[in-house]
Amino acid sequence: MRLFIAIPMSGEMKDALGRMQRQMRDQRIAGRFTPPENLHLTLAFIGEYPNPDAVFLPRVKPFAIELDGFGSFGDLWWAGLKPCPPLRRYVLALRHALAYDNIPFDRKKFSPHITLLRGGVGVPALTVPRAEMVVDHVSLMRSDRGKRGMIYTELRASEPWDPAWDDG
Ligand code: 3AM
Repeated sequence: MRLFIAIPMSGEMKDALGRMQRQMRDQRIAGRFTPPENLHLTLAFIGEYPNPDAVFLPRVKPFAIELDGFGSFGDLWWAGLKPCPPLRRYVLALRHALAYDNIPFDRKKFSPHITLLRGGVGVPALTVPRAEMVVDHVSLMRSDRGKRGMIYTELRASEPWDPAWDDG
């Protein structure tokens, strides 16, 4: 099965991301818009791998992420995030754990983005709504090709952080 590890978006983030997609539609930008239930931030793409139980998900010490900016990779348009050192540290730790356990994953540099549109035709001008969320877990996701686009299913979430581990 095709696996990846991601942060699912909160309701508030989905609303904000939906407003960005609305702006694009209003500007007659065409393409395949990510449906609200599929909006996510990919942290590591594993790809075809038969054993999801072998994938260790480090616990997340909660931190906040905030929307900021937008951009494109070719015809894929995304919403960006304010620089977030705890997110970068978590992704490093996560990827180290995958490498240690010999789980294959895409080693391209982490470039945090939330995909809004694929196959986009046109160049949007967007106002990024103010929105943030607290990240307290990550999810191991399975990706399947459905009749009307990709279907993402959460297989497992990381265990919760224990505040007793916090210093000070
Ligand atoms: O976070 P986004 O939506 O950009 O593009 C795919 C999606 O990323 C990406 O993994 C996420 C869940 O499918 N993806 C798909 N195939 C990939 C590949 N071969 C890939 N990322 C890297 N290498």
